Amino acid sequence: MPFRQEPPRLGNQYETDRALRSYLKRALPPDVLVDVEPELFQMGELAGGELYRMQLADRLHEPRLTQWDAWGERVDRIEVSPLWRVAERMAAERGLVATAYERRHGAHSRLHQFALAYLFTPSTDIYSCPLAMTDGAARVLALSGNDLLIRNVLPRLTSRDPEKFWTSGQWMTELSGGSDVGASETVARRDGEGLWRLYGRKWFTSAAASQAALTLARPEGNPAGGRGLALFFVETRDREGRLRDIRIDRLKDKLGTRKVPTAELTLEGTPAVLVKGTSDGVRDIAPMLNVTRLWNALSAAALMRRGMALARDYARRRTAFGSMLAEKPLHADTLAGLQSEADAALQLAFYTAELTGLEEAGELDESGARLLRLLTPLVKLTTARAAVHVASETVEAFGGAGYVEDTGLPVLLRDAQVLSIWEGTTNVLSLDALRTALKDEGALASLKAEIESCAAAGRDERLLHAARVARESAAHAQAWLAAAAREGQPALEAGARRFSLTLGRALALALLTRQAQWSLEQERDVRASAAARRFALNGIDLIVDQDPADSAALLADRETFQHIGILSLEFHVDKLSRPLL
Ligand code: MFK
Repeated sequence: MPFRQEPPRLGNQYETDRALRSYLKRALPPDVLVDVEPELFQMGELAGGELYRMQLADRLHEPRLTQWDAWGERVDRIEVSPLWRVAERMAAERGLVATAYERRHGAHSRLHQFALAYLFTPSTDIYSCPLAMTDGAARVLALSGNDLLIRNVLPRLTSRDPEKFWTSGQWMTELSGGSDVGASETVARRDGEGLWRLYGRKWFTSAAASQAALTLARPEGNPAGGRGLALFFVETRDREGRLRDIRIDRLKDKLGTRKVPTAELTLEGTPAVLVKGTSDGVRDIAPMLNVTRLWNALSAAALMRRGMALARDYARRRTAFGSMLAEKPLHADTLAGLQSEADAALQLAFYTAELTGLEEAGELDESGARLLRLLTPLVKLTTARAAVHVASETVEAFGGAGYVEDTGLPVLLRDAQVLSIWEGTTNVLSLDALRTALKDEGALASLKAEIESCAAAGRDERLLHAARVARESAAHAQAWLAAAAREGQPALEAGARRFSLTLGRALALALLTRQAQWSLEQERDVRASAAARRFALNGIDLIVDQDPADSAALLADRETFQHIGILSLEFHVDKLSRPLL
């Protein structure tokens, strides 16, 4: 028989997800779990079966922009791929946004929604992007007090009827400001009838085929900066399907997320509705950012899970040097390290979803709300960084096959890379977390208390080391903050990323420890405990005393180095002889 390699296979993605099922069993009341599980089994079956097959078949399709029709009329029509058309319909029918707003299970509704989305996301090529923004827009409108939008638009964003369902974009990024949104140049002006019209260029608008968008613009005469911006709602097309004074200049040619139609737009007097006040737009859109950042964390966990499901299955189908990969100690050790990262990301994303659900149901006290504010950037940045690492290793776990497009594997790495960029880069979110921790001591105190309480739940002897690492890492981060604050702003900013990642990973370890204790007691299962123990060895406390002079020396070119003359060569060489990273 000639050699034949079986491809990796996916089973029911809910049934086989030990970490998700164990989490939900612990976090949901039994009657809620019984009620939602049939939907999760169905979604798991689709994600590992029909949808996955469609996804593989859809590989070469990309969104298409048609700017002109045959007779010279500007049309700017975007067609998404067949997989995305199915995904939009399915997302509406299965309540991927609606579930959180129907609140069938009160504060648990976010967990219900996120479990569905976690299963759906990896088989739909980042259809989570429009869903995240739609969910974020729904949240902003629900909180806006704007009766017109609440009556006419919110029901569409949260509809289960595909004919009524609208998705929403989030048009924030401009050429002048990606992270620094306050530098936006789009202007809002009232026309003769008192209607707001927007003029400007939006440089990176994801899911540009959406029927609606929330966007920022500066009412004429307002001051510069974020406070001078206002938040607007835009309905993108009129009843005939024509864009409302919006020109689609081109679609972006991106490294990944290639199914997502990301466009450059010119707003040429686009009619818009003011959502709240005529200033403080950044503050007004913040609830949307927090929802999309949470979806980002969810997507990171979901992509890691997909990579692990494929790599683990393949390890039992691929033979090399006389035995299956799964039987090779080094391959097993590598996958185990990655699996613990995936378990940790799941804990962070679902825990934050739990708190968000409590907040939306009005059941979160003040300290919980402060915790959630700090947690959201930490969870987003920690899971996104881990997703890039895990995706890179997943591809490598297949050897050369992982580098070949028609296996459907390289897309995992390309798509993971966006997670640490959009919705705030790792550094921008680290600075957000730093500002929050400095401004609100209570937020950091609540986080530390939560880490300690979850770690304390790990009473089993096998979990004591993990619990200690979680506690000590959090304490180290807190001590670093106090010391760096005494040194001043440059020291604080330079260490913000290590501070944030340490807190994020310490929390993940504490949550894993709590889950592991529960799983040992209730399920007689040692796998969560193994995940916690392994994760504790992956690098939790990342705080180091980095000398800023080293960074300056390392980045200086020869001329600058001689010109600024702040460092002697001996000093430079001496410092560089120490390990830097
Ligand atoms: C797979 C799923 C993924 C989801 C799909 C994604 C699709 C991709 C779409 C995009 O990428 S859209 C672009 C996303 N862009 C960003 O996320 C921008 C990143 N930059 C930041 O987050 C900056 O920190 C920020 C723009 C917020 C800084 O702007 P400013 O003008 O310096 O604002 P400032 O002074 O920090 O905050 C203004 C107010 O908002 C303050 O409140 P007060 O007015 O009461 O003082 C802040 O406390 C508040 N605020 C800011 N961020 C907040 C927040 N409040 C609550 N939560 C937050 N996250």
